[in-house]
Amino acid sequence: MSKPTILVARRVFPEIIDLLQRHFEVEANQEDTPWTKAELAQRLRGKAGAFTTGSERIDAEVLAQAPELRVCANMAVGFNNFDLAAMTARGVLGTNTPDVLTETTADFGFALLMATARRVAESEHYLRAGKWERWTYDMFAGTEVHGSTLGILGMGRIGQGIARRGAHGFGMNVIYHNRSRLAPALEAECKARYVSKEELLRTADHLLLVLPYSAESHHAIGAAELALMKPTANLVNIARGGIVDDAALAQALRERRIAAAGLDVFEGEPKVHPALLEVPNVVLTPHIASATIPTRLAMARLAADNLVGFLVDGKPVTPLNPEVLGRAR
Ligand code: 8YV
Repeated sequence: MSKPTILVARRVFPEIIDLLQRHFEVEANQEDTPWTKAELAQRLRGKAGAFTTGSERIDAEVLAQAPELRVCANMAVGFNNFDLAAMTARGVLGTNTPDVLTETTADFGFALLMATARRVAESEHYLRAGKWERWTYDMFAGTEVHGSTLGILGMGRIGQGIARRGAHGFGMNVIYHNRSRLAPALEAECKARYVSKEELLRTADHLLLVLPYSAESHHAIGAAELALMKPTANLVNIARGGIVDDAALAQALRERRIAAAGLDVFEGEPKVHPALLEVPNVVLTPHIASATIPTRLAMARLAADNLVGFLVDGKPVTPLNPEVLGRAR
């Protein structure tokens, strides 16, 4: 029997390509430049599966050009690049990579929190620019981390990892807001207290955004929400760019209406809102929260296992729309 053909949309680990080639005919992007939406759609023609990485838009327009497509496996836990309703309507399975990146991403949330609170990037730039001539008592004075109030918006697996680090490692008072409350045992383990979004915004010393992006969470943090935050508060976003209104945030930072921000994700990335590049009190990183080799390898392996699991054995590991399984095509 001939092997199904799949498309790998971005450059990935050679061992993952080897693994995929054992089961499939593979057409892979070998370059670091992503394909345009039109090129992706054209290359998807005749493919049974796609290995995507979280930024390739798979919607009705693309699906209409790829009638053979049966599965898109995202190498990412977030799947806002998928129009899941359109995929389900066409009987196309979507899969993501939960769990394998939770701890690494929570580590990075803390790295950005610490760098933001203690002004690591700003002071390093100052030193590198040759401006360090003397000690002063208030030079790069930051915000206390230990014992402060850690607010978490979005309390999924990554949010819980951040809560545990804050409560158990730094003695922080952890509060959170989420669509649904955690079970009491999980709340106790994370030492986290459920509050309203307004209380979260008003009381957090460090506000971590860890919620999925959707039409509902678009600009969940805009001018009105920033206005509720303490002038001494820090904001950290490791979720998705569209959750924060970047123009409103840049203005709040410029006017010191909040102390600082740490951002790993941006609306329209890899472009960054120019106003954010102008303000000193923001730490900017290029969407690297899950970027360690062991974690990225585990993510790639899980995405590949989903393709093999579904196309070869009919059993994907982490399906997003399992309702399409068993539907004849
Ligand atoms: C990915 C992410 O690196 O998993 C996610 O949702 O945001 C990151 O871990 C990114 O999507 C590219 O793969």
